[in-house]
Amino acid sequence: MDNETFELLRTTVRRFVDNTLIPAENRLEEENDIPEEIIQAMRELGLFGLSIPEEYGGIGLTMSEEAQIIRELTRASIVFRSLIGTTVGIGSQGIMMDGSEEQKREWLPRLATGEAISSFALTEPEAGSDAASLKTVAVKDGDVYRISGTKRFITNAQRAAVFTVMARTEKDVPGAGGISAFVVPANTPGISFGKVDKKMGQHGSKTCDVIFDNCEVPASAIIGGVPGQGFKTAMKVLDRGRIHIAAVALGMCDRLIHESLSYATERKQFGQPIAQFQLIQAMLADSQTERLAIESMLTSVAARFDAREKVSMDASCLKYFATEAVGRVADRAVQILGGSGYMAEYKVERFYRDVRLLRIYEGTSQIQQMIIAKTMIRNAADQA
Ligand code: COS
Repeated sequence: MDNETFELLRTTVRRFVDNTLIPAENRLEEENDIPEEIIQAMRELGLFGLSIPEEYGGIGLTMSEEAQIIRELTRASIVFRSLIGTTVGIGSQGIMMDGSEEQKREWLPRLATGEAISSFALTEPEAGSDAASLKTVAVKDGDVYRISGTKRFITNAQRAAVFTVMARTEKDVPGAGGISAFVVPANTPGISFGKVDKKMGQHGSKTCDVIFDNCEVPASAIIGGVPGQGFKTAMKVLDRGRIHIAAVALGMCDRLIHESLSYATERKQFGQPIAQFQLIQAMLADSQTERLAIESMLTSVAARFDAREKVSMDASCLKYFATEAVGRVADRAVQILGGSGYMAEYKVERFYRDVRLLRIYEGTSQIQQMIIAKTMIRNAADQA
């Protein structure tokens, strides 16, 4: 995308955030749902198709460009982002990265317009961080597979038209090697949903269990057509997803710092704005420093992802740092606003709860640490 068109997109998203999304934040919280007219506006802006190549009807942004747009978008409640997040990211990237041409032609154009939403079904009641231990099975019977199992905490499940489902096809192969990724239309008989989860934050973004009961799909539903590759597909999807999540953290830092600074310059105590006090300044400075650190890491990792370098470890460093840092920024925002920071009206307590999830989904901080250290040790051994 040329610079001018990209800047136009960025400005349009910025206006949408300021004029539509931020004013709708309270309604989102009260109704515990994203208003239909906002979903329609997001479709019209092309937000569902940010990452989908132009030849399949999307906008075809690079990772670096996507990160900048997501940063803009997440100055508003990150719940709005969750609606497009699974389609822009983890729900569709398996098809994009490893899917056959036929799978791409069938799904990507509909996903790009937002007519169809995709969801990513990896986590299970007994397989969270240890994703390779998943128990959902896909049993081959001639030209079809029958999928049975329960997937947990699946974002946008009830809105989804299609799931990327990781299931064990090779029952004799334990761990990662026995897993395949399937493209499963949501209207396939045998799919049902659990009740919508009640969450600590991110109200309005819906997650629930998805239950597959002998759900029959053709063998051609395996992403890329080759069984046993599904775990690697999921890991590649998550590498990219972790860069996207860092952009979410950065957008929320922008908002929280804005709220902190506005309050600190207006609120007077001891006869002057509290921003004049050095202990408040220290908190503002720490948040600004962490924002710059996220921005710098994000710019570097996204550029190297776009240059097709292997960035798994660095995506983990980035996700780990950015999501922990936004937690600290949110905590300081509550502290700077003091009693008001604890009150719903000022919204920062809501954002504080919302960003807590960033340290958990798409790989906990502890999983990121493990990936980083394991890669360091392996690289050292390779060089020895
Ligand atoms: N890209 C491509 N391939 C990858 C990969 C990546 N980023 N990470 C691992 N693989 C491959 C490995 O190369 C290995 O392949 P070979 O057997 O051919 O060598 C295979 O996948 C298994 O890898 P590994 O042995 O590292 O798997 P582990 O079971 O030890 O677990 C972790 C790996 C813990 C990193 C993985 O399970 C994980 O990311 N867990 C968190 C899951 C998560 O983020 N859940 C969030 C739910 S989605 S919101």
